[in-house]
Order: sequence, then structure tokens, then C-alpha cells
Amino acid sequence: AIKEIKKAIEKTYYKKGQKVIDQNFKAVDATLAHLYEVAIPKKVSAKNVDLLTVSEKAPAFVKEVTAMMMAGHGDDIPVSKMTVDGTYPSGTTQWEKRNISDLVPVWEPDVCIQCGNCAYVCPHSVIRAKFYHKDYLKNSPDDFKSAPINARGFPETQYSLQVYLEDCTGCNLCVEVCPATDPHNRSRKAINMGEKEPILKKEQENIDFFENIPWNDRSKIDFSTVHGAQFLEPLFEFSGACAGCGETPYLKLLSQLFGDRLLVANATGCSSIYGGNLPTTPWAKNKDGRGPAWSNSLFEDNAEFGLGMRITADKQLDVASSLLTELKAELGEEYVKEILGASQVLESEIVVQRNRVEGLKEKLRGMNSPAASHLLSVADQLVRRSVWLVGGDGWAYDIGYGGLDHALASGRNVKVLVLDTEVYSNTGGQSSKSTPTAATAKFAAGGKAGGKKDLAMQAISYGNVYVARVAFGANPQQTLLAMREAEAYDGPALILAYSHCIAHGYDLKDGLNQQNKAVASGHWPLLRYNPSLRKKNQNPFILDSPRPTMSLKDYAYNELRYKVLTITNPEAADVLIKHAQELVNLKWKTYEELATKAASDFVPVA
Ligand SMILES: Cc1ncc(C[n+]2csc(CCOP(=O)(O)OP(=O)(O)O)c2C)c(N)n1
Ligand code: SF4
Ligand code: SF4
Ligand code: SF4
Repeated sequence: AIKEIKKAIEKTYYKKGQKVIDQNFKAVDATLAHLYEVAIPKKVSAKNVDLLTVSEKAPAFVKEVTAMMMAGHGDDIPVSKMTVDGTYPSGTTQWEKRNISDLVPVWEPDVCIQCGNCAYVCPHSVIRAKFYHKDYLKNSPDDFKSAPINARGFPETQYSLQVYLEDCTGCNLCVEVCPATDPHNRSRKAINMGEKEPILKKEQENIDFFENIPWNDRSKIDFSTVHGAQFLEPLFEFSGACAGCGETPYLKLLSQLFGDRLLVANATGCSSIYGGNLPTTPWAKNKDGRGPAWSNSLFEDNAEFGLGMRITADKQLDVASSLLTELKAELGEEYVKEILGASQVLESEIVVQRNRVEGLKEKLRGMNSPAASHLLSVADQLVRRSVWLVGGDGWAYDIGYGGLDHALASGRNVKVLVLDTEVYSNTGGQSSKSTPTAATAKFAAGGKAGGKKDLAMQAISYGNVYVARVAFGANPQQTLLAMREAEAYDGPALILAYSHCIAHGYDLKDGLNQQNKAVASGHWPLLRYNPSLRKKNQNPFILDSPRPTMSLKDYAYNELRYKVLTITNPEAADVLIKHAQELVNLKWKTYEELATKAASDFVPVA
């Protein structure tokens, strides 16, 4: 059998080179060397055989339904335990506690500069940041970690980073990104991987304590910086994505920025699987019960599906507005005017409007007319909704492209987030129109000879679409800025988000490095196209990354998807990488020219 297994390994991995084959052989040999027989006792000796799948604190549905599925007893759930209307509670990954990594990050408050980078890049929302009055510490567990906040003028404010260590996947990205080191010991960063077992119990107590510190008031946080944005509660957490996934940090950020008024139409792909898997879901809600409304339709119609969400929200807003006007005699003219005319650009303004709408709903409950009850059913739409169409490049560049183009061309206020792994990741890495020249993928085993589609330029050609190309590992601040600008723009927006992925063929702890190199080589130039600037007679095309400082090879050949061709067909690899470099040079030249043009050289915005 071992001979056959090794034959299969050679057959499967011959294209990936001898090193990969040898690693697999080693794994097989090591398994054999460590194999030992476990004698099964004749009878069960343990007193408690009812092992808890979820914590005692979990809600009834999670205990009675979710936990049953997690334990593999889904078939035993009686129908009566399911909700009558088919709704399904969100935010249930928090009960899963997968404990898949023995090594977890350990925070060192004395070295930390409180930049927030580690929390930002964590694909699983495992690291949380809060600031609070120092009096909270009076009741804290002995080992609870805290440091005075490093902002000036707040002597009574403390800062804590809490690691939810049972949810950590051990991917190492947080340690890789940490810029702070101990001046007395350069190998000690402000966050380092350490053994989980010895600290688990204490940290569970610390997490309980941390959970009881309220989240910071979002209307008072300046989240225009990476540091500030990390004080916002993530409403996408602990997903089942691969350790180190490059897609999920974008979704987490989206949920932090707009989560309590967010609608997501999710195309089929990795994000629909880790986003809507059974038995648990990572999309969560805040203490007021608000969180993203999320749904997955199909691979091929997601843009239309999301556009429908937008049109529905707009229609309901129209209905709410006319009912309000109809009821102005009862509600008061000034009051109605205030609600209808409210500015909702800043977070503080949205909070005020939300309070107004809550007040309105209270009044409507006390009124008895059909118009009042109708308005009550749509009043929530008076708070600005944020509609996002999310999916991978297989969806956006290929299978859902017609619909995506239609949604962007509609001029409606829809935002598109493309989690661009440059392949169909969820089905094993097939080539898409985003796959770069010279990279291999399924259906492009000999290396892709054609060019990568420039979806950004296609969308820019409309003139009224906000477009950004981002890479959180290369420039987290630009990613944050682009998301906020896209959302604030009153029209369609498209964000192409570089997402490192296991399909690229390297250890994902280097994912952020590779993102940096993708940008530094010119493969992934960072840009923003903002039609609002065109309206102000300024150049709307902004290049956010400097001229390439390294060759494409220096970026690409760190990844097996490119490198494999140098082993299987070195001549073809050489031709393709030269061609790819030419394309990169050409693209850069075009972008640089666009960045220096006058406003009048771009399509005017109607
Ligand atoms: C019409 C249709 N074709 C194929 C599939 C199978 N399928 C599901 S997910 C997926 C790949 C998704 O790739 P991408 O959009 O790039 O997202 P990623 O998984 O990379 O995040 C495919 C081919 C499908 N669900 N529907
Ligand atoms: S190791 Fe990975 S999953 Fe764990 S906290 Fe760090 S970034 Fe998050
Ligand atoms: S990345 Fe390092 S310095 Fe920055 S907040 Fe995290 S631990 Fe502190
Ligand atoms: S396959 Fe890639 S995109 Fe999908 S979850 Fe894994 S790392 Fe993320």
C-alpha cells in the first residue's frame, strides 16, 4: 500500500517539483514511524460521557440545534426545534471554539505601540482592541493585560488587545505584521507566538472580562486610520476560511466600518462557503441586535441579486418618505422635515438619524392609522443602507461579469468588492480572466499566455463609477481609505482587492510580504478613481503606489503557481515571464500618464 501511496504522490505532484514530492514522502514515512496501536477498552470507564460541544452560556438554539450538528447528530434534530419562519440566527461561530492551533499570539503591552496592524490583518478576527477608563481595571483578573493609551491628553484611559486564542488558526500573520520590537531583545516583538495550553485557562477568564468592557462608541472614534478602525466591533468573525486567508480581512473591515447597516449579496465562492456554512455563521450582530444582512444567491446572478437589494431598499425609502409626508399633520412638519432632510455622511450623523428613527417608531406604535403601521414596517430604511456585492474573481471577471457590468452601468448606489485571488479558489484553482500572464492554474497548466483583464479600466470608462485597486498587506491605510470613499460616494463603486490564497502555492505566513511585492513589482498597482474629484475639476485618477522597485520575477517566483513552469517547461516559463514583464511595464506607463492628466481628459460626470 505504501508503494502505491508514493506512486500516487509522484503522479499528483510531479509538476510541483521533487521538493514537494520529498516532503510528501517524508510525511508518509513519519506517519509510519509514529504509528502505534491503541487498545480499545472493553467497557467505558469515564463518568461523564456527555462532552459539551458548546459553552453553557450559549443560547438555546445553539445548544439544541447548532451544537447537535457540530457533534454530527444533525439527523436527530426534531423539526420542532427549527424556527417557524426559517430564519437562522447569525454570529454562531463564536460558540464553535475550534482550538485548531497549539501556538497562539501572546501580546506584550510594554513593547506595543498600539498601531492596530495585528488586529487589522487577522483573517479570523481573533485579536480585538478596546480603550476604556482605568477604573475598569479595579475588577480585572490578575493576569489581564493593559497599557496606558498612547494618545496624548487621556491620562485615565487604558488600552487592551485581547487574543481569542481558542479561535486562532496559528497563521502567524499578526506576528509578521507587528512593527514593534523590544529594544533590549530584538527577537521579541510586541506580539509573539507561544504555547496555548499553559495560558488557556487564564486567558478564558481574561476574555470574559474583556467582553464585559463595552465597545467604544463608534460615533466618537476616528476610524480614518488603521489604528482607529480597530476600535470598531467586527461583525464578521471566526470564519472557517483557511489559516492565513487573504480574503477575510477585507470582509472583517467591511463589517467594522458599515456592519450595522450593511446588506451583502454574496456570490458563490470561498466567501459564500466560509460566510454561510452550516452549522455556524461568522456574520454577527452587535449588542443592539444590528448586523449585516447577508445572502448568497448564485454564482452567475449575484450582481443582479445585489442590485435588487438596492432597488428594494430605495423603493422602501420612497414609500417611507411619502408616508412620512402624508403623516406630517400628526407628526409635526418640522419633525418630518428633520428626518427627511438629515445628512447621513458622518458616522455621528448616522447615529443621530438612527435615534430619530427609533423615536419615530415609538410614536408610530402609539398611533392607530393604517398609514402609521405601514410606515412602521419600512421606517428602518430612513437610515442609510450600504449595499455591497461581494465575490471572487471567477464571479466578477467571468461568470457574473455581464451582471456586474449591468449593475455598475445602472448608476445605482451599489458597491462591489472583488476578493481577487486570481483563480477560482473554492473549486481548486481554475484559471479566470484575472489570472496573470505566466502563472499556471487549472486549465492553464502550461502557463497563461493571454493577458489579465483590466476590470478597473473597464469600470473607469463609465466615468461615474468609483474604482479602487487595493492590497491590505501592502498598504492597509489605502485599503481603508478606498472602502470609506467608495461607501461615501453616491453612486456605483468597484474595489478590486488583492487576496493571497493557498492556491498561490507558498506558506501564507508570507502573504503580506507577497502583497508588498505584488505592488512593488508593478503587478498590482494601487489606484483610486474618484468621480467626485472629476466633478470638482480635479484629476480623478490617483496612483497610490510608487514606481516599481523590483522585477516581476522577484515577486512571482516566490509562488509555486509561477515557479512550477520553470521546472516543467523552463523555455516556456522564460518566454512567458518576459512577456508578462512587458505587460506590467506597459500598464504602469499607461497608469502613470493617466495620473498626470488634466480633469478635462476624463469622462465628465453627468
Ligand atoms: C454557474 C456555476 N458554475 C460553477 C459553479 C461551481 N463553483 C462554485 S464556487 C466556484 C469558484 C468561485 O471562484 P471565485 O469567484 O474566484 O471565488 P473564490 O472561491 O476564489 O473566492 C465555482 C466554479 C457554480 N456554483 N455555479
Ligand atoms: S495567528 Fe493568525 S489567526 Fe491567530 S491571531 Fe494571529 S493573525 Fe489571527
Ligand atoms: S501590531 Fe504589534 S505594535 Fe501594533 S498593535 Fe499589534 S502588537 Fe501592538
Ligand atoms: S482557498 Fe484561498 S480564498 Fe479560499 S479560504 Fe482558502 S485561502 Fe481563502
